Amino acid sequence: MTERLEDIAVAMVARGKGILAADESTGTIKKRFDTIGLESTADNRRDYREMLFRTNEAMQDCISGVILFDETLRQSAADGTRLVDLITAAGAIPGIKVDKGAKPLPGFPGETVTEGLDGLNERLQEYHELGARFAKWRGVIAIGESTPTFGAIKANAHALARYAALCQANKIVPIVEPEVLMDGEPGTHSLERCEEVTTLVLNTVFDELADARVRLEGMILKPNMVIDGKNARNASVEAVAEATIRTLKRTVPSAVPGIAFLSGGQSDEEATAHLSAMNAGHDLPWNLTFSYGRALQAAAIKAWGGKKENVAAGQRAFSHRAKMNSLAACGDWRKDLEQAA
Ligand code: 5MM
Repeated sequence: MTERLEDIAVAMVARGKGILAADESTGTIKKRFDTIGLESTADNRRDYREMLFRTNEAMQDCISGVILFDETLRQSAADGTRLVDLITAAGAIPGIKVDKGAKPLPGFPGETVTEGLDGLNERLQEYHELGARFAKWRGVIAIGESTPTFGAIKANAHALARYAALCQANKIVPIVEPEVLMDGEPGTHSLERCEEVTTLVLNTVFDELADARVRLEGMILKPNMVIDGKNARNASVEAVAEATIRTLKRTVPSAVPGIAFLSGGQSDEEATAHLSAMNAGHDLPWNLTFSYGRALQAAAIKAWGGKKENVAAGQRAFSHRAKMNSLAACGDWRKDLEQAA
């Protein structure tokens, strides 16, 4: 595997491929397993992720990289093969979530800053030895009546830039994820308000990345789409696609090789339709693809249900979503393909 940051970044956004975000922390995967009545044990988490990573069709044709949680990077499949080796055998790149989560930001009621910079240099060295070639850090920005404040945006952008510089110093491509929440509370904001906040956030992030001397050619941006809040959703697919493209063109330098969206609580089909609309008929300076967690996995978890006899059904569900998003990354998805499946 190449060690050049630029080559890794380009491979992460190769045409028709995207990233599987399987980096749910212990608390989040428990919530996902609760929906199928499955206890969140280390073995169950391993079995679930092994099922995904052994889905050859999806992994080989549609997935460029997988974001893992610390535990998964160290785990082996039931037959003793390291999960990381399953991923690389499929031709995908293993990555690692390195942030320690969003914590209350003192002096800024209701706002958070993502922590995890202490000891990060050493952790990155170990992660590289364990096989990770990219990393992910997520800053969280919620839209409320009097939030976000510039102070909180700046604190998150600064942490993202420090993280990105540390990754590059350790030959690891940083995924820079500043998420403006769609599904925060109260979730009633308009598309226009999301565009205004996302513009400020991305401008601030790229200012901080420049100050930290982060090499743009060796990073991937993972933003939210510009979309109205979960309790006010009525913008059309075209409106979301247009506002997102407009915002990205205004804020993201063309030296960045690729942009891989988070799904943020959109339905599986919405996330796919939006990505496809952005890729169809737009002349863009960067590759636009997916780095979905929920929108790639929800159907697979449900079909699997935690039962051995359902592994093939879970893999079929994962393959289908991966294929739909792969088509969307080329602007070629159509609704009737969902029904046909
Ligand atoms: C896979 O979900 C991740 C959850 O992380 P935490 O458990 O630490 O909250 C999340 O960071 C994910 O990688 C992205 O936000 C994209 O996920 P969605 O579901 O929004 O596509």
